This record gives sequence, structure tokens and C-alpha cells, in this order.
Amino acid sequence: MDLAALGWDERWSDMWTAWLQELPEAVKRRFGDALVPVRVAFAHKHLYRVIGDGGEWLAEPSGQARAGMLEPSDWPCVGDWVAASPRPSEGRATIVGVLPRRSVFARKVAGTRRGAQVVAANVDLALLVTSMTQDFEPRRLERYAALAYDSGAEPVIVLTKADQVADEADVATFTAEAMSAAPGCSVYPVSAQTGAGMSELQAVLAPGKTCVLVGSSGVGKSTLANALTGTSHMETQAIREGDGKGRHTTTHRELIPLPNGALLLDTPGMREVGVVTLGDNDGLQGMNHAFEDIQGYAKSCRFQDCTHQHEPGCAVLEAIEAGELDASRYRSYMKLQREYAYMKRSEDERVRQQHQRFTKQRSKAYNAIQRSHRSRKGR
Ligand SMILES: Nc1nc2c(ncn2[C@@H]2O[C@H](COP(=O)(O)OP(=O)(O)OP(=O)(O)O)[C@@H](O)[C@H]2O)c(=O)[nH]1
Ligand SMILES: [Mg+2]
Ligand SMILES: [Zn+2]
Repeated sequence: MDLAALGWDERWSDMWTAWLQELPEAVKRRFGDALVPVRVAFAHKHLYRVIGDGGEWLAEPSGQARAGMLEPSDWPCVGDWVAASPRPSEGRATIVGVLPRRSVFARKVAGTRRGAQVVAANVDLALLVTSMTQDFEPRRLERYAALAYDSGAEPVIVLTKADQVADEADVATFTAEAMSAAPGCSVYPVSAQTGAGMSELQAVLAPGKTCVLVGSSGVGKSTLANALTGTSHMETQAIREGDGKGRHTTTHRELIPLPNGALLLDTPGMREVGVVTLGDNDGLQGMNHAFEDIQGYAKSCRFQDCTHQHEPGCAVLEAIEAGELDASRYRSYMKLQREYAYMKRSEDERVRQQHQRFTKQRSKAYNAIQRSHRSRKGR
């Protein structure tokens, strides 16, 4: 596949040149001219399928590359541009390194205290999907929006299964609710079944842009992917009887080229949408962006350090009282704030422990030098 059709542009090309120069000499000697830029199109655990100019290969990181992947988020992910050395006769390639990401859509790994899982890399547009059924989840949209704003991708809301909504007026209600959950996001109500709203959605999936589908299991992400490609490439499955929950049909992440030249990334449904802090990013910016309305009220609170819980003159509480701000949105905001604060504390603790270990090691080394110094003097 042509690199430009995969999203490669001049900025990537410049990055590639600079990145190659920084490679350790040993790696340059070993792989040298054999290295090509390829994009990760499929990821399942630590097995990847990469696509580049010369073809498509199954790929794994080299031992040396693995040694440098200290955190789970250092591993390649769907959407990543990686440097690979293909072995065409075997249909395989070795991944030598991951190019720095332009955007990272990440979440907290379910069931862990911290630990980021990169859902998709180098994404331009995050399609936050929920269905206009009993599974409609405006509180989840808020979390997704916070993660998306943090990732550097632009969030867009897709409301699926419009054909299940009896009344046209109800579609407007769902749309309005989604809009207030994620102020500033465009909302697209669609039906993959009847095709309603699909052309409007297609129009935002511009050629060369990478768009990721995220949302709970069963909301219709893969059905949407199939409707957009006009294939039945992605497996889909009816949701469970009774609780309306999905079955977690999609188990891997995959980049699918659309007929118009956009790239669509289907992902497995998420059970939990935990917030994360990655590197220097404390996540608060995305959160503040996703809750601009509450931030706006907070500016008028009497106390600058108002916690919006009990203080007199709290403009946020007043807005709830006046019916301007939804109480459940407020609760969701407070809960997210606590989660971010917790992430921040555990990150600080991790850094502190790392520093302590380092200082200990250093003083051990220092003492060893002193001892050898003394014994030489004594001789
Ligand atoms: N009526 C109706 N049903 C839909 C629509 N889109 C999806 N569905 C149904 O919803 C169910 C779940 O769809 P999937 O596409 O498998 O859902 P998913 O979001 O990919 O789920 P996971 O892969 O588990 O994350 C299937 O039975 C689909 O047929 C739609 O527009 N209208
Ligand atoms: Mg799916
Ligand atoms: Zn307040």
C-alpha cells in the first residue's frame, strides 16, 4: 500500500529521517538500509500485522527493541508507525522501534491500580459511540471525551441504532443529551441498518485521516465499520438477551482502509473507561476541556479554592439548584476529579520510589569507590 494512503505525510517523513540518525550504531550496522517505515494495522497481544510500501507482514519487536519497552505503553499499538526490517520470503518482519506518537488514546487498564493501555496511536478523530437504546450512556461519553481531549485527537459523538428509536423527536432528545454531556462535540445520529445519517458521518471521515471507534460492547462499532466499508469484514454479534449488554465480539484492534481514503480503527468494547496519566500529562487538561461548562461556573465561586461541595457562594452548586446543571453530570465530574487526583498521587509515589532506589544505588557505588580508595591508600 502507498504510504500516503496509510496517513504518511511530510511531517512523518522528517521525523523518520531524524529518528534514523538517532539509532544506536549497533542497530544501524545490523539493519542499516533494510529499515522501512510501516504502520501497525492489527494488534493482538504482542503479535502485529504491519503494512508498508512493499507489502504486509506479521511482525514482532527485536530483542533489543523489547529491552527498551519498559512500560506497557512503550509497546507498539495499532496506528503506530514503526521501523521494520522485512523478510519477504518468510512473510515476516522485525520491528526495531516505534516512532514518537503524535496522539495517544489511552485508558487505565481494567483491574489495575495504574498502568496505561494505549488503545490507539496517531489518531486524528475519536468516534465516541453509544446507542440510542436502553444502553445510552451519557456519563460514559463524558469519560471518553476527557480521554479524547487528552489524547490529542478530536472527539466526535456517534449515536447508533436510530432505527430502534420509535419517534423522530426522541432522536433529538438523545442528541441534545449527548451534546450536553460533551459540550463542543459534534453529534451524529446514524443507523447502520437503514443508512440514515451515514453520509453526514462519512463526510467527517476525511481521506488520510485516522479515526478510532470506541465505546461499550454491543453499541454497534463493528456494524458501523462494515457499513462504512461496504463489507462484512468485522464480525458482529447480537447483544445478550435480557441485560442488553454486548458479548465482546471484537477481541483485537484493527485498522481498516475506507473506500474514500480514510482509515478506520475498530476496537473491542471497553468494560471500564478509567482515566490515565501518561508521562508529563496529568490528564487534567482533557478533563477541564470535557467539563468546560462546570469550569465556567466555578470561575464565579466565592472562594478560589472552592471544592464545590458545601461552600457558601458556590456557583456550581447554585447552577444545580437553578436547574442549569445536571446533578448526575456534576457527580460524574467530581468522581473523575477524584480519579485523576488518585492517579496523580500514585504517579508521584512511583517517581519518588524510583528516585529513592536511584539515590541508594548511587550511594552504594559511592561507598564502594571510597572503600577501594582507602584500601589502595592503606597499601
Ligand atoms: N437495529 C440496529 N441494530 C444494530 C445497528 N448497529 C448494530 N446493531 C446490532 O447491534 C449488535 C452489536 O453490534 P456489533 O457491531 O457487534 O457491536 P460492537 O460495538 O462491535 O461490539 P464489540 O465488538 O463487542 O465491542 C448486533 O446485533 C448488530 O446487528 C443499527 O444501526 N440498528
Ligand atoms: Mg465489534
Ligand atoms: Zn464552587
